[in-house]
Amino acid sequence: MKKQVVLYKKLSPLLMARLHEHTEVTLIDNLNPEGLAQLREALPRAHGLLGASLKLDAELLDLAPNLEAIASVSVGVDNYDIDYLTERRILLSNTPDVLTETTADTGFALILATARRVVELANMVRSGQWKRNIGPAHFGTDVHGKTLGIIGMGRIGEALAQRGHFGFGMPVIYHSHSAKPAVEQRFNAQYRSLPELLQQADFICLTLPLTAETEGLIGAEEFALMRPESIFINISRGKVVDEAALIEALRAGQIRGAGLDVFEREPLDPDSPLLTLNNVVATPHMGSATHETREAMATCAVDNLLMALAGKRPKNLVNASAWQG
Ligand code: 8YV
Repeated sequence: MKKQVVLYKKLSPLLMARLHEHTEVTLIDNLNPEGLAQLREALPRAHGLLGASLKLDAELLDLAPNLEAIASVSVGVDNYDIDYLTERRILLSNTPDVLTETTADTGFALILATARRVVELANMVRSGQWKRNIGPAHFGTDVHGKTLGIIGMGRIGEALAQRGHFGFGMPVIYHSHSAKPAVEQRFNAQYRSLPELLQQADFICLTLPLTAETEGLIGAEEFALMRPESIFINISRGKVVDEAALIEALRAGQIRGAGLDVFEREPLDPDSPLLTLNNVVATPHMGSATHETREAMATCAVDNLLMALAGKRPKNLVNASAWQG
């Protein structure tokens, strides 16, 4: 008897064929209210779930008494109640590594776009406002040689440090829950306390996960420590930042600008004050969003799910204490 899998994210034909070969598949191809109703209707028969960008809380998963495994198409796991899943021995897997380089590329895209005012000036050209050689009123600020500050030195933080050190000749400073000697050796990176990093970095980049400890980590006090010429970059999770404090810091000139790929609530409200500020580059949580990387992530998730449903330990198991193999 094939195991029942409920998908709440569309997959490529190749991956759908793999799942159909080994499991009975129910696809919820839209998470609108109708799709969420379909998901709730499908949960009682589900042995496996695969998808992303949906909070799977206890209230919802109590509807799935036969659930054995969840394969998240993401590296972040803040959409899951890990204690609840572990208590129920439900194996949660994610997709680290395959998205590291692409997400770090997004981080540098935001660094460059914000520092050199790319979006603002490209829009000026597009709207026919480019009438003469640009002058100081339209100048940006250099990236090369400036100090790159990274908060959260995991895989993505390391990849960002690599780009800064080797690609742009940037001194790298970092703050993390522990020192990273290998990173210090590879990129001549130096450890700083959070206040020191905020005071010294020209580019302040958030690359850490959203947890109970990191939620609201960067607020009014932290923005007040930053220098007026510094630029704030967030490619982690919106809720690591007090967004109201960020808006206030931008309006008050406490920082030069911000490059943001994530927000407290997503999609970002079209009426958000962030979208009225020319020194803000806002992108739609596109960190890992390339054809190649999203297919690699989905492939990794399908591998994880099929291993779990076959009674094998998934390669990227998040809650190791749930494993009884
Ligand atoms: C996307 C991400 O949210 O991997 C993560 O944690 O934030 C992004 O890659 C996710 O991949 C959606 O599919």
